Amino acid sequence: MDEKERLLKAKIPGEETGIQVKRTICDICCPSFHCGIDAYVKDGQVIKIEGTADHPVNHGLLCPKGLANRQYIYRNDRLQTPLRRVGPRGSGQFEPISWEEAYQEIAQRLNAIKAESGPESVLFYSGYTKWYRPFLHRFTYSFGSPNFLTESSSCMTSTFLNWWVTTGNPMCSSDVARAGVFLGWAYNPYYSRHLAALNVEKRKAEGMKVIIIDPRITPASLKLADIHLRPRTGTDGALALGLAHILIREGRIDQDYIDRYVYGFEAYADYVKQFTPQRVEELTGVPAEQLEAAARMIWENLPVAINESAAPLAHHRNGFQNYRAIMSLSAILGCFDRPGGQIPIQFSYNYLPGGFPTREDAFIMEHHDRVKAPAVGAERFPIWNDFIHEAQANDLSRQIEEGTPYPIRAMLGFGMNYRISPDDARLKNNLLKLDFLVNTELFMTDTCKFCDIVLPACTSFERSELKSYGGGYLYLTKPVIPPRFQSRSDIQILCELARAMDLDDQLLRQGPEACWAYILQDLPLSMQMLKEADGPVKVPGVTPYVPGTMLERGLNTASGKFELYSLAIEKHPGFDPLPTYRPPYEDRPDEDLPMVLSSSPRLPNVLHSRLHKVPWNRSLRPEPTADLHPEDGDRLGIAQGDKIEITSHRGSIQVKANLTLKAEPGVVCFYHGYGEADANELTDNEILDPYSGFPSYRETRVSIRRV
Ligand SMILES: Nc1nc2c(c(=O)[nH]1)N[C@H]1C(S)=C(S)[C@@H](COP(=O)(O)OP(=O)(O)OC[C@H]3O[C@@H](n4cnc5c(=O)[nH]c(N)nc54)[C@H](O)[C@@H]3O)O[C@H]1N2
Ligand SMILES: Nc1nc2c(c(=O)[nH]1)N[C@H]1C(S)=C(S)[C@@H](COP(=O)(O)OP(=O)(O)OC[C@H]3O[C@@H](n4cnc5c(=O)[nH]c(N)nc54)[C@H](O)[C@@H]3O)O[C@H]1N2
Ligand SMILES: [Mo]
Repeated sequence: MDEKERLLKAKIPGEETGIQVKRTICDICCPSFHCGIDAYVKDGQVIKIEGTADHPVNHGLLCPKGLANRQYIYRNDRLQTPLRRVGPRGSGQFEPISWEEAYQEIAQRLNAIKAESGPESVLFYSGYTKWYRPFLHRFTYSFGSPNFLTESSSCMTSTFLNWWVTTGNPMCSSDVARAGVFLGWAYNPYYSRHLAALNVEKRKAEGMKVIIIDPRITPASLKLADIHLRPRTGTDGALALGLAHILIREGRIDQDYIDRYVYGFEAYADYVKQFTPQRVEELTGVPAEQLEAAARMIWENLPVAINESAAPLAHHRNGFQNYRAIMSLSAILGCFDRPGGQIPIQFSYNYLPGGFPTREDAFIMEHHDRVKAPAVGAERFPIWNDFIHEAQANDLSRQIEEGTPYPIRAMLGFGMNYRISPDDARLKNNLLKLDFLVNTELFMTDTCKFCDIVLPACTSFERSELKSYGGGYLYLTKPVIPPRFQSRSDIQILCELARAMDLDDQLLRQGPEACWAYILQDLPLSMQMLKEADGPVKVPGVTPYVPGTMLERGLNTASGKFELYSLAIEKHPGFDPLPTYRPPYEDRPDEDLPMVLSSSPRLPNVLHSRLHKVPWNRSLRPEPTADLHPEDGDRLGIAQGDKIEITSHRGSIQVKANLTLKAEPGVVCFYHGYGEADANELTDNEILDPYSGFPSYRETRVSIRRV
């Protein structure tokens, strides 16, 4: 082997090999991370990737999903051109068309539907990917529709709603660096957010106490927990109220803080009287003495930093109130907006708290006055509608079926994946009733197969994208390879479509750069500086938030305080202003469906539907597999590796059984996102949390049998 061959084989960058290292980000999981990636590029192809060593978020680390980016972007089923349906809906038959043809057809159809039925009859939908959302959101309002819908109708937005209602602000972070005790509620970052575990590990080594609350045994409970409480799935509200009961009984609350900053304490304290440790044991299965021990560990080690995970807590019909019950602990212990507690944060851009304001909201809302109709879900979920400028997507099926308050006729989708919705068959049937469906995607997904027009989008490696990061960073990424085939960036598509549609929106029509410049105009840094930088740039003058600032200024709630008793909820008859507890799955027949399906705790190797077709990731868990406790296995005659059928009142799926002592008895855990075994054929679109509209993915009544 000659020297050049040797260098090429080792993928050494340099003139001799023609290999360049270019920087980009991984866009597979949540925007809080979007880890820096060094892409080794030769002849316009990514031949290797590594984590960027000096990226402020990942410092060189990548997870199994990030490491698979090369296989992900080079999946052989990437969409290549815009497509137009030729066969019947759902037949998957398409013909390639040009971008111009696609834009013309979309423009003509959407504008015609708007003229006939009003702009509200058109939906604008975003899947999990968030980077283009401010553009799509603005587009929706410029068009005059209230119906910006996202997958977040089942995800983080429940967290935002809880914090908005209770504190008048969208979110908190847990101040692990200064905490004495960490309460990791439904917390297993090793599978869902591996970087988030690092500071807890570090602080634990320095003596911080850790309490994990999770029905299952997980890497987090094994590695981090001083105390692991295992409530039955969906009973967290009772557990939190039980902790409050003990803290109040023992006089371990911060009365001075409560007097100054908390609203509704009397009513709350009165309510929690009934949550004695014995009653909580009955409701949750957590032994009374363990609850007492946890309460003691908290008060002996204050301040407490609570971390509530959004999905597993919210994915219950009682999720919103359970979450509020947990948050309340921060208030009565005087740890909200205090060092070592939960610190309120505000978003800079695209759900990321950079520590500096931008004009993102103004950008999104500029033409909101054109919206005349209520959004989907507004009537059924009034609390959501008061706080969240998004339709509640879980009411879409109902609205299409009933046509009230108005009919829905078309959808312009970006990464729309109907199969992540509860009772997805119902949603699919309803989408098929619409007159015109467009989806913008990387791959030919099950949703694309029944659309009228499909547009090919490109990945984060092929586009330029604006990101903010905590610690005062902004990053304008650059493409490291040209867009594959004829794919385009989502925001380029939106701006071009704005032109083709003659949308009355000068800014969008000018293109992405003008929009970014608008959003960043108040910052002491220019687009040029961002363009020239080869990584995240520190925004000058950003200083860390000083805990207590928001408390002293007065919270943005009706009382100006942290509301244990919510005045925002009180306005709506039939809803409880206190974080009252309702048991999960209370009104379902037990006999035929004796087990509970919890779908799904995350798996470390996949993200929703995205990586199942990527060989490396697939190889780590090749078959759709459900976790089951050995006690249940014995009872039902199921052995390790058996094929089982899980049946709900909606349908059945067949998967492989994994018997594990880590599981919760009586509960089968199965991950959503597999094409061949779809958890959401079993879940329900009617059993929604009345406060948030969230689906009860984690409490579907099922039966199980060996096949
Ligand atoms: N049973 C059950 N169901 C669930 C959940 C659960 O726990 N249990 N979790 C819920 C939660 S929390 C969430 S967040 C949702 C997630 O639900 P989805 O948002 O539907 O998740 P994905 O499978 O990631 O689908 C997004 C689609 O976007 C495409 N995509 C990726 N990048 C881009 C891009 O840059 N541009 C465009 N245009 N498309 C792109 C992907 O190919 C993919 O098909 O699932 C929900 N569904
Ligand atoms: N690898 C990977 N990472 C992901 C995702 C992914 O699909 N794959 N999805 C991303 C998205 S969109 C989201 S929303 C997040 C979600 O991420 P997380 O919020 O971490 O959610 P889960 O992993 O579903 O659940 C975390 C833990 O909660 C426990 N749990 C389940 N039900 C309950 C309950 O009722 N009470 C309590 N106390 N605990 C419960 C589970 O056993 C699990 O160990 O993950 C993100 N990160
Ligand atoms: Mo999510």
